[in-house]
Amino acid sequence: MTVLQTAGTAPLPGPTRDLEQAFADLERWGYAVVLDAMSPATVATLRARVIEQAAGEDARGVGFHDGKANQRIWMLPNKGRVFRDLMLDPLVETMMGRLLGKDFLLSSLTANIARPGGVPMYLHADQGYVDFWTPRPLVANIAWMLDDFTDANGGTRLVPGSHRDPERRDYDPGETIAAEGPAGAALIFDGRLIHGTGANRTESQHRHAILSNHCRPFVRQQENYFLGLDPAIRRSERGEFLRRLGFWIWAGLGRTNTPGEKGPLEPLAAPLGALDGEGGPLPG
Ligand SMILES: O=C(O)CCC(=O)C(=O)O
Repeated sequence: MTVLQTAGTAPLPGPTRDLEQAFADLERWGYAVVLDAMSPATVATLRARVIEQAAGEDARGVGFHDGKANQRIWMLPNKGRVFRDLMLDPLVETMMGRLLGKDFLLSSLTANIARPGGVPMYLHADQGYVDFWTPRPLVANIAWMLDDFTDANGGTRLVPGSHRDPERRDYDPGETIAAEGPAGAALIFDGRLIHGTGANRTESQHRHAILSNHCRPFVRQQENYFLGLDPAIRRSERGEFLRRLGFWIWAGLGRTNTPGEKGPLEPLAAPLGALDGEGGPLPG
């Protein structure tokens, strides 16, 4: 039985500053738009950093382009302290903690620039790799709006209520609506919700967004921070940040030695190997 409720049968949620309203919208519709999630100064700093990084990756010949117009920037934890600071914003802990439990992890941190001429992204659910329906989300996301999101400039397309569809049927672009909100707002959505970047039909508006994808602590992350995080950043970053990336044991998961290990994980300088009965090393 499909429990999807569409725009025709009840009013869809509008942007809000009230976090309790946002949680109610998430429960009912699978998404919420929270106003003033970032200050204008933070938006300006993040936006400038995204634009500069995008140009730099193109100049190096490593820019990642989704189709002709859109550009993705991956692995933002390596690409500026402003991105890492954003992940420690209390809004992340409040929203993701309630949706995914307090020990949630950052799964990926990316930017998406939807440029004029960009075509719609395929519709998907971010926890689509889980091959069964889950009664609660295993994944949840925040699209941080660095520009106004509109129907015309590629505002994320969503199927309201699709997070409550246990049949997980295929959805048609005609069933989507555009998530709209002013720069500085955050679109928060359930990992079971069907969505995708919209087509940017404007002449000249570039739609910049940062996407932070979060997961429960027993889910494999999209970005492998253990191999991919710059070691200098790992050495200097705040424990709170490293914990969010998974450099911590959770319920005995992620250990490098005994399940009783505590505190931030470090690469093992001298992993304990094969021993003879006297405690001497045996060839591996
Ligand atoms: O940029 C957007 O609007 C959404 C991107 C998206 O759907 C994704 O990264 O899964």
